[in-house]
Amino acid sequence: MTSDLEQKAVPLCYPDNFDWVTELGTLVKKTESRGKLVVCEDALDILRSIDGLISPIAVTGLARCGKSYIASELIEPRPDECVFKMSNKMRPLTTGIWINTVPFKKRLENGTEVTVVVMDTEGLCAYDAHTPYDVQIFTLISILSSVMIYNSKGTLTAEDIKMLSLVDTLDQVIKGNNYSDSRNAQTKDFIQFFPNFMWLLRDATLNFSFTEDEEDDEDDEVDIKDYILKEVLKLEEEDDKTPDHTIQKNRQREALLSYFPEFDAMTLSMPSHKPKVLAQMGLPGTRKRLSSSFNDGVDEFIERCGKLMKPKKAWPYVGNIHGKQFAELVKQYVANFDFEGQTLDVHAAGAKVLDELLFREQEEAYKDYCKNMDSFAASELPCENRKIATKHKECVVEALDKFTERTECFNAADLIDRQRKHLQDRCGRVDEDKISGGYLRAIIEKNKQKSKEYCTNLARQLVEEHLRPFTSESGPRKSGISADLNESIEHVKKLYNHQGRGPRKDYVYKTEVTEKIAEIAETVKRRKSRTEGRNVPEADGAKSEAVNVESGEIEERERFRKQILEMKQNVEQHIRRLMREDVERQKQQSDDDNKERSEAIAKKIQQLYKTHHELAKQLQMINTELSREHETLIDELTKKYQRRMTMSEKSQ
Ligand SMILES: Nc1nc2c(ncn2[C@@H]2O[C@H](COP(=O)(O)OP(=O)(O)O)[C@@H](O)[C@H]2O)c(=O)[nH]1
Ligand SMILES: [Mg+2]
Repeated sequence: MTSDLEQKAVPLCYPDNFDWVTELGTLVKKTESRGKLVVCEDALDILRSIDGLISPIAVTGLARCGKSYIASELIEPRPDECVFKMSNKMRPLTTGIWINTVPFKKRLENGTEVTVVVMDTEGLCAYDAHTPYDVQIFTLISILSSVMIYNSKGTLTAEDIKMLSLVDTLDQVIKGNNYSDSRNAQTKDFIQFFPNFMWLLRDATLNFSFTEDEEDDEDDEVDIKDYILKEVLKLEEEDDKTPDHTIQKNRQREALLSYFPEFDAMTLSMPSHKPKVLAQMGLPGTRKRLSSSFNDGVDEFIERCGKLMKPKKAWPYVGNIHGKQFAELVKQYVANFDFEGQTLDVHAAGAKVLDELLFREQEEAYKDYCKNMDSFAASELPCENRKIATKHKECVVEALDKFTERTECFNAADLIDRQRKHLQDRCGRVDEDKISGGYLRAIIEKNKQKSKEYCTNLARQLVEEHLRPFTSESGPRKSGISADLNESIEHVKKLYNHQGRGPRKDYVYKTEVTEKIAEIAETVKRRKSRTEGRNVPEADGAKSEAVNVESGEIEERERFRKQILEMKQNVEQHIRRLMREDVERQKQQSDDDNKERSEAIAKKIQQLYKTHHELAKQLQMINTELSREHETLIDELTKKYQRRMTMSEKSQ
């Protein structure tokens, strides 16, 4: 990127007949014919760096209707000049979906802190038939944003609402949790994950009036939201003779009204009547030249959008997502959009993201464990196995905690549990009272090897230094070496006991020292009997040693076995506690989700009751069903958790 100051927006995804040149901060056209969308890693990096919850707000609508201008106004602190590239004359400038390079934090009305990312999108095609690109971009922002702003300009009639048919295509494009064709099943999915909706009408000069004028008798200003509900989205009566296109229009209106949990609308007046001022909108310092009613309207619009904001949730798991998950979702959604078939399996993409991210966190925690164990091994090996086991326990608990901390934002207790088990096994698998696998097993093996090398060197060195001199004719001469063989054997034994390290200490003593002692003692005895002509008693140190040494080894092994058992119990206990916390957290999150969604739908039902009675009733049913599903989910979660607890207790 050139610099943060210069580069205020980057494409999140763009058609693949362009190249994103980071250094220039522009898209460079390669070929004329437009290809499918690809993601831009620079933008994904920005999203990945967002630690907390995320609330993306997207602006869509026809080209050259002031989308980029208003998208920029949503950024905090309010930029002095337009952050997104603006269209001039007849040439729309936004290609694909763009985001601001500096997402900002915002506290929502309920106190939740989110990071807001503004998405400016390429204009939808102005013709009746929607291009596959329109469908793809519109689908992407429908599932990626938590507030969608539909920006239109001028008059508002049912015929103008081209976007309606795009909303209606979503149930064919998006394959959600329910693969059924039923509209209700789709609505149930959509309403849980879809953004809130804001219809923004620019240059609104018309005085809206209702066709049946009971409501505006006194020339009251008509609220655009009421007007849209009562007039634009009014459902026409249907009977046997109703033409297909009317039925289709009704379905489109229903889709718009039921998929988005909250619905709001407002108007903005003309910013200025001077073409020159209009043309310069978005340049530094030009805001003050716009009409105060327009500027006030923009302020109100920003405030109302703030009320619609909510943390982004991802299919198929309930719960809010963080920047890192969001970035992966963008990647998967863009890559998995079937351009030919015009479909997107959000369930599969979402599950894949979750699996991959959980695996990645597990891998990170495992790498940390290995690093800690390696640095311990580098400084401590060879050592007693018990010391390794103690260190292992400390490191495995740390890795499990780290994994838990980093997966707190994933609302899938059983998937987390599976990865945690995997992590535990990869660090050190304990079967019964034995370390049967994992990195710990490798460290134990390494320790054995190191212990053997170290003790062999030590033994050889001690024998060379203290005992070998007895085999020469003149006996020990070096200072500090006792003239008596038995005394020297005792001394070697003491030194070896003191300096020898690790699990092969006793084995090496037996193979290297005991045998050498016997050999040396024999040589000394033979030489003495030759020179003194009588029987010399055998050096004591030789055989009794092996027995003592062996019994020490057995004790050590027993202590180690007990330690492994205790360690296994402790780690399992720790895991049970973490798992309980995961489940509690998920239950809490699901409760919050259920409450939030229920309230949003209830508000919508109230809003629709007068104008769309049947639809309101259907939404009521959907809401009840979703609450029931929530109860089932909590039940299943509790059962799964109890089963896992019993299994874990039994295994001890
Ligand atoms: N009439 C009018 N023009 C606007 C408004 N907002 C922006 N413009 C101008 O319309 C042109 C296109 O704006 P832009 O934001 O790039 O539109 P986009 O193509 O929808 O993103 C620019 O010349 C703006 O100065 C508005 O509310 N009313
Ligand atoms: Mg634009």
